[in-house]
Amino acid sequence: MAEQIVVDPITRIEGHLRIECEVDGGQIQSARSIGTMWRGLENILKGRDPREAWIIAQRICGVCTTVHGLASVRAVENALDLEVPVNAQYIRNLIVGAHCLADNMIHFYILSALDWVDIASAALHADPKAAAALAQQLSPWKRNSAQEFAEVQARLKKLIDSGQLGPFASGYWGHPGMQLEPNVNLIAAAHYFQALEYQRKVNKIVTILGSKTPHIQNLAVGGVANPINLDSPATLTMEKLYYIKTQIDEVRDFVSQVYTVDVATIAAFYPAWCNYGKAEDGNYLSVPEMPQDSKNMNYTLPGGYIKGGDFASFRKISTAHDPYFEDNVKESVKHSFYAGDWTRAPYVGETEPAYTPDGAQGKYSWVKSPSFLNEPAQVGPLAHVLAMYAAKYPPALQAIERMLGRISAISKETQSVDILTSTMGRHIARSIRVDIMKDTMAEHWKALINNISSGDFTTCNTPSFPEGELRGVGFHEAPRGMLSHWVVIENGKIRNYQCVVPSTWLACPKGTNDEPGYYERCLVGNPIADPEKPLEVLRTIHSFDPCMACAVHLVDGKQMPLGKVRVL
Ligand code: NFE
Ligand code: MG
Repeated sequence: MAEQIVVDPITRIEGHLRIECEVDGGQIQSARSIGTMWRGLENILKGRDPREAWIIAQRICGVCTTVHGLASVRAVENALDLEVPVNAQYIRNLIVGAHCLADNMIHFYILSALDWVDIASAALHADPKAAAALAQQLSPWKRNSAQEFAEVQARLKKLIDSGQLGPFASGYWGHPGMQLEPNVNLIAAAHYFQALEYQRKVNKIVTILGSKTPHIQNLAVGGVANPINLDSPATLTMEKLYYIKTQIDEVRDFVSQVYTVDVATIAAFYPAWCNYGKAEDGNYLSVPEMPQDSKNMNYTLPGGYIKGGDFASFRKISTAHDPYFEDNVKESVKHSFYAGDWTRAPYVGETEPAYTPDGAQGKYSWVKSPSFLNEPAQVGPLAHVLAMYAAKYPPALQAIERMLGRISAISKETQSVDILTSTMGRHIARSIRVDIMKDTMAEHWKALINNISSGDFTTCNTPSFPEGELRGVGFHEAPRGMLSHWVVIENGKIRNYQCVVPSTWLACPKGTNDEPGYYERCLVGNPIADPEKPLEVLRTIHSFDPCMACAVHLVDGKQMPLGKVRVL
């Protein structure tokens, strides 16, 4: 008989997502993804000066802290056709890269690794010496020592003995779905703690350039507010830029010798998860990122659309002005708690809350349902890596081959690109994207130094707003995928503002034609070993890296009624 499983809330941070699954015969038959929180940031922006939109929009989220600021200034610049000085593009790109590395490393180690890594096994059954021998076979990483592993094991034992597990409380320790050897669990646990150090290093780059993190202060419509004066210590100097380079180099080593190796090792131990969680014949949407010129015509990393999982269908989104993107994004509220039943382009979208009890009028979530060319699409690092693959972007082809080679060597089975579309594949793709991004950052750092050395110190062009109506879209390939902000400006003030966000694309309820969203779709067919401990649901949902603060962009003062609550 079919049984219902409810996981609510399902994320380790950035909560307010509820997943309901129908399980029969040990498998998920259908699923509903429900955003249980309402935000109204888009409404707060109406009537304001477009130059201040970014500083408010950036508060949508405390996790992807830079992305809404960036998408916002890009939207206003797009509306004005305003050029952005090359120095500003590179400074922004360094922030984009640093934020991507920090956010994705935190996602893998802190927000999702505990779905795969059994901390209790690492504490109780691992042998630090044997773990070090194994880790040294896999990677030259300088900190794979028996001493560091023994210290981590002692730290974990102390936590377990105290009965206060802190971040490790509520894990499904000893679950039959945990398949790593104790020594691999210990290696991963040690890297969990190290990842905290390395995300801090890379976040220093965000802080030096952006003045603070979370929520940078250096953006401006038209560029950045970082004066460059090589003689003044109060501005961006060569000393600061060279310090940034040292941080990039340290984190590059962590990515190539630790993060990618851990993802490959875990993937090799969970072959079945390289198959679960796929959306067969799904669509993938990403945008180009890391612009290299002032007009946003050339990007280092390609992006675009793949229809029905067919690489031959790939079509690039070439520039920030490409109508193929601007004309084909829509949002539907047919199944979302907003007034009406419409599917509209974001320029004419609305955010008017209208809660109805679950099921009445078919509405069941605060998340809207976006579409591209009238169909839902999967966004995220996976979509971006597949686009770079379809575009035959050489660094991506090399990074994919490197990663698949690593997994093949550990699993002793040849692996192909097909595994990327799975639950584990989303982690693999994220690490591939980080691998590419770390090198792109180093290149853009060099390009910035060269441009400054040529005597160009410009970092901002001043915007001016004509009378009448202007429309603009700003897109950004954020850590969780393709983000777009849409602004309508009238006589210098914001008339409409819509954010169409990565987690909205993924966590959405059914769309205009009642087709399921990607969380709903990718859960179907997943096994459930123990309905009381639905680890498998967590694995697939966490692989997308949900952020509900972003997805529905002020918390409702009234508490929504919740069903069975399981916190992890
Ligand atoms: Ni709040 Fe976000 C990212 C955006 S949502 S985490 O990345 O945009 O998916
Ligand atoms: Mg929105």
